[in-house]
Amino acid sequence: MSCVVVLGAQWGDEGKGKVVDIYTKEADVVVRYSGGHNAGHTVVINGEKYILHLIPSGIMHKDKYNIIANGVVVDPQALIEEMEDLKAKGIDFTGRLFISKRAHLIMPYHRIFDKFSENKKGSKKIGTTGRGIGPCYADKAARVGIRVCDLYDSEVLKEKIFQNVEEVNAIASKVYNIETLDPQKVYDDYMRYAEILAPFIAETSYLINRLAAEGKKIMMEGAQGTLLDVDHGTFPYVTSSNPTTGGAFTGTGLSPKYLTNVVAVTKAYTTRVGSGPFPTELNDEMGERLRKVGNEYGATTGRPRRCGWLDLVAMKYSKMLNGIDYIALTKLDVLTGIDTIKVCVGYEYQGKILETFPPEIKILENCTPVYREFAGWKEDLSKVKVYEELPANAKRYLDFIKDFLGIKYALISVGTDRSETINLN
Ligand code: 2SA
Ligand code: GDP
Ligand code: MG
Repeated sequence: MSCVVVLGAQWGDEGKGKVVDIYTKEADVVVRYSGGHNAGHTVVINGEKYILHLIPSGIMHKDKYNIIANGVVVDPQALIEEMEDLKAKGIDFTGRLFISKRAHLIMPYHRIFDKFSENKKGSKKIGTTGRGIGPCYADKAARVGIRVCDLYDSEVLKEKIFQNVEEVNAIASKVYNIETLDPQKVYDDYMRYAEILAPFIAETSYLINRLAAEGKKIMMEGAQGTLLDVDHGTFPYVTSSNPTTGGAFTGTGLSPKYLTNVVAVTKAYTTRVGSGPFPTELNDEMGERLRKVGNEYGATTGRPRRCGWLDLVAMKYSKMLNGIDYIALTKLDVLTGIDTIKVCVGYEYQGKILETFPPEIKILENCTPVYREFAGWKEDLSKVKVYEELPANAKRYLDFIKDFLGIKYALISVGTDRSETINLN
């Protein structure tokens, strides 16, 4: 019995792509369970860089199954482009890439409403990726979404597209005065996508449970991060899905009884892209330094990421929510050369110390982090392969995090490449 969930413990971009690629060696099946092509998961193999958006990061291993499960929202055009890019790089996924019939489709009006709603919010905007993610999940919850299986019944597809497009056109033109769509063109485009994607469509809930029952090792790949979870994150500054462990089961249909371990990918500091509270954010030279050395720019949109110190209040919350067993700690190399490294162990708010992560945005925006300080190190980490060979100060920093959270490390990542990794388990 074996299902490992690999997810982001913070606000995303922790290095999930790199970690999932590494562990794919030990898995039979890699599954994306939430989010859409808002995600950008980077894998670097022998200097060659791949950025995955919808396709699981296990796809580079030629004999492994990769599943885009029901919890994912699929923009078929973006998926086809991603498939073409991979093919051009020599990756053959014939017979081993599966797309759930139950996944919801991102439609052109979702993108239009995403952008419109952001513009309307002005200074309160969420800072979405503009990919139509929120409106697509909203349609799913409102029970008017169009699913992958609808692509294969032309009558149903036509009816749903015409009904939805006519409704959104009425709102777009009469209420918002924004662009409208031609339903026939949308229908024709989606019929074309249907034909291209047909060989990959499957009832993935049955497939994944069958594979698990046969003893195959399943790895679930989270997208975004715990603090962007629509239920548990910094609402409303979140994405519209559940990147946490719970989402791995509703988002795939795999029975939770198969879960064996949760590995949380965690950056040695913190980043966030988009708006919303970020207690340990550094709006100073140190923040700039982390961005520059860590190359902290969105893997989908290219936006600069906000940077700050590691936040153990948030991490403790993340551990609790996800049932974290192991941490895959990434980007330790980015901290090399910093004289004093800080770690947040509490929030001070109105004279009190908070040790839990509050739901109120106002508290998160106005609290002051309580820091522990650690002396840094200057040694190059990129060639280190064994934990014991890390500089003493780096080990002190890592040991503090481990003891504070009561977790074990699965790996320590010291560079972008697959090979720049200290394996511990
Ligand atoms: P959305 O588009 O509705 O999901 O945006 C809502 C919030 O979720 C954040 N979000 C992300 N945060 C980190 N990384 C993401 N993927 C890309 C990356 C981001 C990029 O890998 O770098 O390229 O800009 C991601 N996707 C969504 C988003 O910033 C909003 O705060
Ligand atoms: P994901 O969304 O969690 O998969 O992360 P992203 O791919 O969006 O962002 C992580 C970035 O950090 C990518 O550019 C990775 O190549 C890079 N990265 C991953 N691990 C390390 C590491 O240990 N050190 C450095 N310097 N970069 C890393
Ligand atoms: Mg990313």
